[in-house]
Amino acid sequence: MILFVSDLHLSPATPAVTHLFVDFLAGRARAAERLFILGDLFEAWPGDDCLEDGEDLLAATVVGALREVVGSGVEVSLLHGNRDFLLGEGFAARSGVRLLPDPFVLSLPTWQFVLSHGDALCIDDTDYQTFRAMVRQEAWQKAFLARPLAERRAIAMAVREQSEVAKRGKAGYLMDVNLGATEDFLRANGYATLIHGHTHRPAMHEHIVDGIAVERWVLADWSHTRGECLCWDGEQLLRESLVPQPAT
Ligand SMILES: [Mn+2]
Repeated sequence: MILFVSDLHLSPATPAVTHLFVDFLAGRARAAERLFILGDLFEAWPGDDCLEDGEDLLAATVVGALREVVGSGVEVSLLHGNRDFLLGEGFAARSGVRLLPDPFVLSLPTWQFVLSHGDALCIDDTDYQTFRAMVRQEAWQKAFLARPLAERRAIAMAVREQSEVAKRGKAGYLMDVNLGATEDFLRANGYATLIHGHTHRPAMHEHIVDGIAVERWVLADWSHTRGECLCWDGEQLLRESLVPQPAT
């Protein structure tokens, strides 16, 4: 069994979501062989050196919970989101999570999937794509990571607020995938079933590409009242709701 989650947007401001995710890792996820996190695990990630900061309880809690589920025998892999694109080798080493390129083709004996965060397909939002092209450059990341941690945290927060404000003024289609770009993507990836997050518009879409029907599954984002995982049982994909358990 393989599980897929995305867009948890874990943040110190939303401890209930962190709790839900930690419970998921300690419970439901243990029944899986593999878990894929398809980006935006964290609302912000200033750099792996936040793991050396004893006061960053969120990073320590989540990395500890990931380490335990990996230790129990579940293979956990992660793709970067637009929020946590700075998750690096330090995070991977500490958590035991494998970092994957985006897109990642998951070839199973019985099915072929292609996994992506999904932001690269939202090409109508040219402002965002310009930003993305900049921050994904190695030179930009190196220069940014050379700044003091506190400064990076402040910048990440300011960028987040700017993007929230910008989002309010943006037309809905700008925040969804572009149909032509998606069809090109599906063609380039051998018409594999696409699983992605990012848009926070959970649905299953069917695209007809070159006469071939291709499924695109969009994962839900998590909130304090509900999380979601998608489960591949070897035959089909099923959405599962994850709800907070009352404290015992
Ligand atoms: Mn995203």
